[in-house]
Amino acid sequence: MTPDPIDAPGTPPAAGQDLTAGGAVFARLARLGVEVVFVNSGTDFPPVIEGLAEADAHGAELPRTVVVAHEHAAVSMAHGYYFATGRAQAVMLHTNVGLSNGATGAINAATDRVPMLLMSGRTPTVEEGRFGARTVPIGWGQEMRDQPALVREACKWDYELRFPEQVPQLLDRAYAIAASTPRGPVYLALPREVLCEPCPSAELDRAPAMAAARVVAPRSLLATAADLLAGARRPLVIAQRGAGDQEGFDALARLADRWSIPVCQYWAVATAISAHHPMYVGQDPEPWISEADVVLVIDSLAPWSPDIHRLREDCRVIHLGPDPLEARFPVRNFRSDLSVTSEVGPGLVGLEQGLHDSSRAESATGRTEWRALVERHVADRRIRLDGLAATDPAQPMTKEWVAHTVGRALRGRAATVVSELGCPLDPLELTEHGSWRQEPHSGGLGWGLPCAMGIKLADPDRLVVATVGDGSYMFANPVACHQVAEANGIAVLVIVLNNAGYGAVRSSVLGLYPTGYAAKFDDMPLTGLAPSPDFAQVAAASRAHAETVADGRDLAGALERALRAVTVDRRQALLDVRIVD
Ligand SMILES: Cc1ncc(C[n+]2csc(CCOP(=O)(O)OP(=O)(O)O)c2C)c(N)n1
Ligand SMILES: [Mg+2]
Repeated sequence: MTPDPIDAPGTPPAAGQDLTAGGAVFARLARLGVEVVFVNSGTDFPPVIEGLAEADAHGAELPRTVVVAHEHAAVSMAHGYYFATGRAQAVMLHTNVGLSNGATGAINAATDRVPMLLMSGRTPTVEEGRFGARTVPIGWGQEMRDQPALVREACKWDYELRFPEQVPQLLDRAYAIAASTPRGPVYLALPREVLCEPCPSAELDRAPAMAAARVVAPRSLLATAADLLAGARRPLVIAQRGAGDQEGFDALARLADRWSIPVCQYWAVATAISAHHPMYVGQDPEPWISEADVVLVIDSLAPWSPDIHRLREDCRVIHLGPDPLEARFPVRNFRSDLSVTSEVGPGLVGLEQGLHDSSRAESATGRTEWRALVERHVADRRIRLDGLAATDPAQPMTKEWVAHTVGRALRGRAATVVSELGCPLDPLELTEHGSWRQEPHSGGLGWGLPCAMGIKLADPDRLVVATVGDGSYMFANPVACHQVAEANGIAVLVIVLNNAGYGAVRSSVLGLYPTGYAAKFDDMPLTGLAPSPDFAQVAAASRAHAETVADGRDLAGALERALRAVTVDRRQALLDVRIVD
């Protein structure tokens, strides 16, 4: 039975069609085009829950709400939903404690330039005498002097709602700022007393008042960049956050081939080029970076490691991206002779045009030799990858070998692989734009599984695979994730690459102290997660198709069954694959 919103106990009577501000927020989000709000509620939510029910009873158009029982997973699902749709997302959390659980997700979103409107309640300001005032001790315990500070460094804008009639204006502004170049999260605190007040509904229906600002570099600047590249003898492209969009991906493929420019995906978090492209040289910047005379860096936070890689003295560097100097980061001193602020996709399309128009493009010399070097390198890579295919499956499984086997199982399917310390990129041999997502360079683990779920929720017909380390899987709050997946029919395939520990931390110790005391341990301190839980049972608790694979000879069959579960039965599936470091 739907309660009469006007007579519901505790609800202040609304004037006319006014909506309780807690519900008005959702009505306005729908008007802004938000399809889903990822929510984890709390005792600050009565005006939100009541307001939603009231708005629904009034026939207001509302976004779908997805309840996610951990905030890191909620924010990471929004991250994935953005990947699939390209539209800014909305997340609503519980006061300071929910927000702090979501703060790692906000840091990840900022690093990946994911636009999202983060909201969380604010404990009531007043102790009595006003509707919505504090009623339980947490009203005092969750008080903060500066709650937005919890996520301010990750946000482009933050504010606290002061009056109910501000709801449409502030949401319009927050949403437009999040979606503006460079994109990123914004935060709005929602005090409980304000959410309890009525918001004039006429304002909620009007068209969004503010357009996002989208920056595309002017042709003249792209022409300068094109001239630099065209005049190079040994040009190089390094891309980390992908090629922007399908048009950018296609433009990069054409220009790299046409002008013989090798493309390196050093520590890539998204695919910029097909694994089978003749100029794709893999993830290692060497030997290209030490030979290059012009480097085009496409939207990369850390395009090489200054402690390892050295540019030539005369090398010129172009950075192209939404924020080519990455102003959020205090220390980031990569040389930039030409800084081109642009959304990446249209920037690459314009750059290709600039190359066509450049008077220097045809006169470039020395490229034949450069191209021949690339071709030899590509042929060597092919031999290494074919070597993986020839590896005896009875050997203990490695990440590379599992990735190669997964890649083969996915061939010919439109799939997105989300990897968080899971399958490495190159042995998967992915060829499409949007086929690869890796944890953001902020590395706030626990992102991979819910991000994959967000992609799948937005695009249910796409095959989405989360490959994650055992540590990363546990960081993801897997019980909460599997619950959300079952509740919302999110048929994602999870492949846990389980080495019973923190392999990346072990490698990091060995990198700094290769012959140190810690290196002598079989079981290095602070890096072990043995005994490993039975992850198949964790997933099976939410009725997933789940298997443990301890022998490489069983992997292909297990993959086939798991793929059938997600594509035909439309059930979530998990493979716990036991690997060595
Ligand atoms: C929230 C968070 N806590 C801790 C870390 C530090 N950290 C980086 S890699 C790593 C190990 C991850 O282990 P796993 O997912 O099993 O992958 P493996 O390295 O074993 O392949 C840890 C703990 C982090 N990046 N994020
Ligand atoms: Mg591990």
